[in-house]
Amino acid sequence: MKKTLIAASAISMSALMLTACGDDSDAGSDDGGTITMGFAQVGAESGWRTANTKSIQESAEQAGIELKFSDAQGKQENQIQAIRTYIQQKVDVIAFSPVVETGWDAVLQEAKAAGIPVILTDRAVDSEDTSLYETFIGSDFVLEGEKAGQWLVDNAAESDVNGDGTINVVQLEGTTGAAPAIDRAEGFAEVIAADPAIEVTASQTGDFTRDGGKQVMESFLQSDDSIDVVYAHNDDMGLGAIEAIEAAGLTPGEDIKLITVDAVKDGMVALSEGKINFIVECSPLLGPQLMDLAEQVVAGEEVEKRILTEETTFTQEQAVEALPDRQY
Ligand code: GZL
Ligand code: ZN
Repeated sequence: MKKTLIAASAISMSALMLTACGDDSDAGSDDGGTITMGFAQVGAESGWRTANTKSIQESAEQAGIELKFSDAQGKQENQIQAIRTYIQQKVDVIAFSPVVETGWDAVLQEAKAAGIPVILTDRAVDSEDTSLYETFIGSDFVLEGEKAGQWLVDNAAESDVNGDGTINVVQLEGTTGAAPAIDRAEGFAEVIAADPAIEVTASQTGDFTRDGGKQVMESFLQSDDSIDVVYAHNDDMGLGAIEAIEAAGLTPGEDIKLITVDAVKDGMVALSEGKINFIVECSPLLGPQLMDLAEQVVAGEEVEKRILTEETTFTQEQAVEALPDRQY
């Protein structure tokens, strides 16, 4: 008699456990398990973005998450429209990289009202109401700017290429209003303030593109023949600047030093060839963590509000070492 009682109570216990934690058929999806994610991407403006898109698409595939993906060509109104479409399609979770920091509250309120959780990736929004998104996974862009500035402070002497006692820096800014552009400028300015000989004499947006960097650098070179350093908010603008510097008959990395951010393949090759002097890494490989977060969020689990990506910096020597194993 006793044995059967124990067995019976064990069965009822496990049944209780199952119903208590909810069988997984209602885990945030109505077709028995497959999660649908709507992802609104910024565009395809840089090598970083291409690698980021690849990471998201491959990771969704590996996680068995159905991905609806849109490319906004760098326009906020297209991203907002894509998010509205995902809300209408009743996806289980929405993720996006906000092209600029401002102007998201309305559409995020709509997602919240529809009961669809939102994950911010890569770039931040300036919304005061942090209930509008579950979490933000991305780099600390201010720290990236600080790392770039610190290299220049540590290498100030050999960066005054024309020996006039001033380290004359021109800055190629990312997309106007984008978190990485705002923060990378802020972090850099904070750190170089330690050395009054370092001066940012010109600063203009190249919109994170190679062409933008080339055009802005051409105009800088036309109006200033005492440039010592270029600080570009991403490799692609730095690579554009290299084209302009070479077209002006100067040697990039020697006649003019370059500091960039991202560490994508083309940037790392230029660094290993001595055309760039220092690169601060900004990892685009957010896909795997994003998919894990999506599963947790859809299952109603608590997640960290802010998740930082791991990243480092590279000198010319370190680039030669690292290149063979780079994934992007
Ligand atoms: C940074 C990302 C930036 C890259 C650029 O996380 O938002 O956008 O640094 C990209 O290359 O265009
Ligand atoms: Zn100088």
